[in-house]
Amino acid sequence: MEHYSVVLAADLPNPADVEALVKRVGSVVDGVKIGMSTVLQAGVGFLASIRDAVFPKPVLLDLKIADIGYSGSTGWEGTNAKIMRCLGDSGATHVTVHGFPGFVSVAEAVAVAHEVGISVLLLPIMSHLGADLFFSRPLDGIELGSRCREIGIGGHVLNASRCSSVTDGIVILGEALDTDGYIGPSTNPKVLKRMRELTSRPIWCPGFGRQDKMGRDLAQQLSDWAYSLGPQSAAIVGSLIFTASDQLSAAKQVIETRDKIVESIR
Ligand code: 3DU
Repeated sequence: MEHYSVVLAADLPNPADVEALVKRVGSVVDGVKIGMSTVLQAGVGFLASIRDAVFPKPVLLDLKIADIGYSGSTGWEGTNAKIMRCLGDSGATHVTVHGFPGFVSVAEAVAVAHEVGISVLLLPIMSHLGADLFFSRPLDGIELGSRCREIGIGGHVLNASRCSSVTDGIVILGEALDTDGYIGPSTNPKVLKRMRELTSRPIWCPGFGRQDKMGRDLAQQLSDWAYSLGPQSAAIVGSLIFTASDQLSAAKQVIETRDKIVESIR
């Protein structure tokens, strides 16, 4: 992943339009995110054409996987493993996984994703209004540590003493289970800074434009994102680009704004 990447969320309702959008702006952005509604309609096979269109840039498949992990006699046998095994060689380079289902679910998702050559981005919170209601609840580090040791997953490297919320706990778990990075809310710079205290891994951030609740223009949002996270970061931008009458110009404008901010940091 490039430092301070800009990733297009190609969220148009019709897969043919998604493909046309990616072909139109794929050379300008640093990566592409494909949503679940697109693969539900077009099938996993659709991802190969997206990967070809932007190769070697990353293709994030945003499934937000949140099912069970189950360790049986043949290894990982839960639903997360079955989903991941459908994605090997699909063209997806990254997939999103929820952290709230806990240790075994995340451990299975990360282990099987790595077996099939895909990177996992773990969600410890989300960017939309009200996402903090559950994710920001207090979580005691002592409880997190003892539950990890009890289950026998991640306990040996878990930095539980730093945990004070559910979001912290999911990041600390992700670190222990070797996730490849995280999804963080660009709508909440305070949370981004906290996540950066807990991990040096890449953090990819949706929430630009329509989801902002702080009255910031795009330059201010990108500046807050870049200063909060540093180079190991990606801005995921969707509707701001694909609803524009000239999508290519809109994408170029996001990139130019990003470049000016990154230049000012150096
Ligand atoms: O708001 P936008 O149009 O820029 O799209 C944001 C995309 O990122 C969209 O696909 C949404 O499903 C995804 N996303 C979030 O917005 C927030 C999250 O916490 C995780 C993913």
